[in-house]
Amino acid sequence: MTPAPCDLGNSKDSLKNSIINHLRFTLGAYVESASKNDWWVATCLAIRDRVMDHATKSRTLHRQSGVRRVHYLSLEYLMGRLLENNLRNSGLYESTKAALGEMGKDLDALLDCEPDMGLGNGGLGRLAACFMDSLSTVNLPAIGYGIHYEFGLFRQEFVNGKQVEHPDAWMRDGSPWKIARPSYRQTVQLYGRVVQKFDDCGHPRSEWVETKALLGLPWDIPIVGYDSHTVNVLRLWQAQADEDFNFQVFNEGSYVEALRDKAIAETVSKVLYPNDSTESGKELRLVQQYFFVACSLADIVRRFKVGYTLPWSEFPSKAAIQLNDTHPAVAIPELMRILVDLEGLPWNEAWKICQETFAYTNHTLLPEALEMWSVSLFERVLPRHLQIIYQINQLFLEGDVEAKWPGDSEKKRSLSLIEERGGKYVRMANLSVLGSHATNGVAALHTRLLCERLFADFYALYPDRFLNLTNGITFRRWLDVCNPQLSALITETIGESWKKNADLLRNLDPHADDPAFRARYAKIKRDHKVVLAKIIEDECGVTVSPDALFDVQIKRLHEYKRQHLNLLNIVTLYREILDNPNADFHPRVFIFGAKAAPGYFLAKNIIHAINAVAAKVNNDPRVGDKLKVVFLPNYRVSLAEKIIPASDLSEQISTAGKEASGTGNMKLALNGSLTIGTLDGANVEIEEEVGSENIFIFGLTVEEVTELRAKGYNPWDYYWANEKLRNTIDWISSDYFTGNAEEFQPLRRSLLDHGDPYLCLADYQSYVDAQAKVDATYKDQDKWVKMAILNTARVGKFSSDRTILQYAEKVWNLPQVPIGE
Ligand code: RUG
Repeated sequence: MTPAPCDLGNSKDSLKNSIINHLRFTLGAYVESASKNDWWVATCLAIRDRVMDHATKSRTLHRQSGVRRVHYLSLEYLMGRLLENNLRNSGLYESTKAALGEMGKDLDALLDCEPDMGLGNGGLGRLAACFMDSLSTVNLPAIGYGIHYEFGLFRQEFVNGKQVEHPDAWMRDGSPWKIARPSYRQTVQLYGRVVQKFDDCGHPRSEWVETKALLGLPWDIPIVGYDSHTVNVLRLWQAQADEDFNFQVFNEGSYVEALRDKAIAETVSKVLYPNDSTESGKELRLVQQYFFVACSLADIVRRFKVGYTLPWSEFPSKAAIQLNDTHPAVAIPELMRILVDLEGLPWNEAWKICQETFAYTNHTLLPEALEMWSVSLFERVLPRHLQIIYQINQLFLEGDVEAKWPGDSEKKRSLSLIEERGGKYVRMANLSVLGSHATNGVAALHTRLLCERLFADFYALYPDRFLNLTNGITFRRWLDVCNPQLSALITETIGESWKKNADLLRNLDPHADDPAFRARYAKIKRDHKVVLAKIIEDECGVTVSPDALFDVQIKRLHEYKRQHLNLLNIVTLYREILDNPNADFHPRVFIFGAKAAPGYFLAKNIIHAINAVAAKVNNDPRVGDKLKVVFLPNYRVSLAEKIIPASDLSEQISTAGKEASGTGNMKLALNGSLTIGTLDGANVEIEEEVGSENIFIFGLTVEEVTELRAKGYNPWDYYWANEKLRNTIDWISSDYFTGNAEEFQPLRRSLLDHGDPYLCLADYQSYVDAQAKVDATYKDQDKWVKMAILNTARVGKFSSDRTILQYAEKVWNLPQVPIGE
């Protein structure tokens, strides 16, 4: 019997019915008495119903047409909230709002019920989320793989100005977006040992025995593209015990003991490691990496086997696998294990398949962020994989390296997959480059430095394998969703096509000269500043004027990002205001948002210092409204969505050569926030696009940094030569701000005694001068607004649709497959 089709129409009335049905039949609630959360869940489910049909259609069409698919492997996805994004992308926002309105509910109020899905640390995880949006939007067959963390990035609170971390139980009440797929559960092996056996034909085979087993349960989250019927999925693996509990122990009465294994197994997907850029060498982290990689590869192989009867040599023509940083790099020996040990392929054939399948994105040049695993740990957790890595290494060093540099042991040392100095470590970055056909950097400067510095020898060996793919952001979330007012003004002015072709934003260029357009643009900015001022009042208890210049630094707290350089300028200004109360200085609000890794002592000291300075400045009657400093707690995607449209100035002030790309810089520029920044990461390309007259560039270049270090950098030289700087540092490290002169000695010592590793002092004067230029420019509001409009108009290059189409063309060789209604 064919069931009656359910009404999944997009009209207001259909949506209304769906929401009511979910309230009644899924949640068991009455319309009259349902809670706000019930309404939010019912609305999500009504939208999910409409989306799932397209997910099934997309999957079926991709399978039937036998096209290559890309599998994006990432340990992090910083998705934020999904409801508004899904509504706007699917064109259901207005009808849903109307449907709820008729039932006396305000959609915008319901949106706030959604907890952020914060399964990432920062830029890398948010990039993965933007890429998922673009993959669906441009109709590419794709699956994202990751971990179903029970706890996302910690929730941050300030107690006496210091960061305190709390668990982020984002899905304590479940999530209406995720769907369990128990029929695709996978089993993963760990630990154990390797034995040599012989198969029926007498060929030697390695067998991994006496292992511990772990189960991976997949949860699918549909990814809705903008104005496209492609709905790809994000598949996240949850770790489960092999058996629910040990029956024998249970029968003997030791109930708690019986459940021990289950609890241990579940820790594997319990929590996201709260690092960004610095790696921790914890066993659990290696187990997490292998767990999700093994589940994902088994899933990919399963699909290849059931979908086709093709020889293994065709595997790369069906599956591309992108490694988001080295975190999933253990996928390379895992695929080798599957092909050689389980499928019996000859080594060379398997290696060719591997290299054709994998591609690797590098996201950092920071040496401390390059993952290395101690050989002894690796051997204990993944003994067979270590053997495979050794074999890959031996063949490589005796083959290509020896051929290119005969007898050169220094080259072998630098290219080896094993670091031998100071203990033995597996170098995951070298493994990733070697096991892939393509390695990309994430901005032009970063890629140049990869080729010239980090991977210089690999580049000399395999120049064709390296390419640049400058990062991007999805303009839907970072303009359409977070700034619908500006989005509407743009659409009214140049039409709607910019949402799919961001280069068309250039058509706004001439409107920068139109005073009426400028006035409307400026009003939208001011309205957002009023909203943010209210949030600041609520969260920080500080009253700020929306007419002040909102100066924003939002990103992870890290020395290389130099929040402490920003602080040096703030304290300098504070002193100037006290010394010269009548100076013509436009009122400014410095706004920070940042989490520090819980074990990163100096980063936490910097947070404390900023909060301590804020407390003094904000309560000093001599300062009044001229200067305010606020540190908004618990920075996350949904807060970024409120801050970015309200920002006037975007702080992108990393030491040149340290920030691989940055993507906050793109989001802020798109929303008309002018950049004050160094020539680092994607700032370089932002300057090229917006024009040097529409950005405030300062500081040393990469080459100058190298030169200065080669000469021997001594921060004390700058300290003694610059009285303002000296006074500023001395003031911060006095007892003035907290009553305790010891409090910020770690910061002072880092800047002076420990050599100022990120060159804050070297860039200080140039930064202060650039800030003075910002002040002067802001006073000319016509000029400022014009510059802001030109930023919005000229950053089309930074759409993640462009980035993803470049990956599809240059790395994955992937067709676009539009899905019909
Ligand atoms: O620090 C980088 C950013 O510069 C970059 O924009 C982002 C996305 O490519 O990735 C960040 N990143 C690098 N996050 N983690 C790492 C090191 O693993």
